[in-house]
Amino acid sequence: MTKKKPLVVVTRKLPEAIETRMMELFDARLNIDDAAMSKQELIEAVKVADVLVPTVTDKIDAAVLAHAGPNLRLIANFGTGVDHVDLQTARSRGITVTNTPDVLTEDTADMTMALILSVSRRLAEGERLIRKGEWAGWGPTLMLGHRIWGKRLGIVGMGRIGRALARRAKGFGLSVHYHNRRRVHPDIEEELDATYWESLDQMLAHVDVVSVNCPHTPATYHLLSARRLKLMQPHAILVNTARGEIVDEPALTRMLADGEIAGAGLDVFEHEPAVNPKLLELQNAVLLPHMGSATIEGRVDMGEKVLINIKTFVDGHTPPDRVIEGLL
Ligand code: 8YV
Repeated sequence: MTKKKPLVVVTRKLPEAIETRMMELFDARLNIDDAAMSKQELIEAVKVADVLVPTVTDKIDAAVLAHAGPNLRLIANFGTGVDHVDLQTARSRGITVTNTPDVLTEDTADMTMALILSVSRRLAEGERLIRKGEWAGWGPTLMLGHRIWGKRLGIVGMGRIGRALARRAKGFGLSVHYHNRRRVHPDIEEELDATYWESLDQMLAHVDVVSVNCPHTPATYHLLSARRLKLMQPHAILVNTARGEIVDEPALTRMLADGEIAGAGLDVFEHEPAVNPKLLELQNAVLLPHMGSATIEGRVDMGEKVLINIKTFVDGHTPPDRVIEGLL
């Protein structure tokens, strides 16, 4: 007798090659229309699924997990951040959670660098000027931004993405400073030429560019609070490609409007897809729709990781990307 294939519910449309393989390997229930699932739809999904494949747009909280059927043993997240999954409740119900680290590191670091350059050199503003038909020709004082070469970058969170950013930043002539819960190995510090700041407050006051690259956990919610943002120098800029919740968005918006911080590059927001309407009015903010890891190659790699995690798990082994809460 052939064994019944596990029912895998995928909440969003994934790259074609991944969906095809998903159907070959498992009894896959796909979301061809790609509409984000409502809470009720998520509840229906966890009731029947053996494996759930959510993304950042699905809030898998305690209320949803309360309806999980006895078959649900694995949540194989499509994405690295798992702050939309209630890990504690999942653990208490014996549900394993996996994610997709590593494969989006370089793309996200590229996007972070792109935002640092966009804000400093006013790329989005320049683009808007041309599109609005308001460019009257070159001028010596037109669209002056700030040089990044020789400036100081402060990285908040020296994990995989923080390090990949540090490597790039070095090439652009930025000196690298970082704050992390734990100081990284001296060999890595040496390779990256990175200066460790035990005090985040002191680092914020010292650097010209701040980049948020830590995960969103209960400990990092509003890590960049109004008080901490005020420590930044008025000419400094802030870039966030991690999670909106790490920064107090209303406070940041106020400070950008009042010129207390020179600029911001934001790929993520506190209440996605909602964006603070006041942010939309600011010229000194570059705003992107959470596209840090949005490359074709990256999405396929992420899907591959999801497949491997599920396959390994259903074959009775420990999946390679098991999320361990304490290590986030
Ligand atoms: C993903 C991300 O696109 O992986 C993450 O944590 O933030 C994004 O790059 C998204 O989360 C997919 O679920």
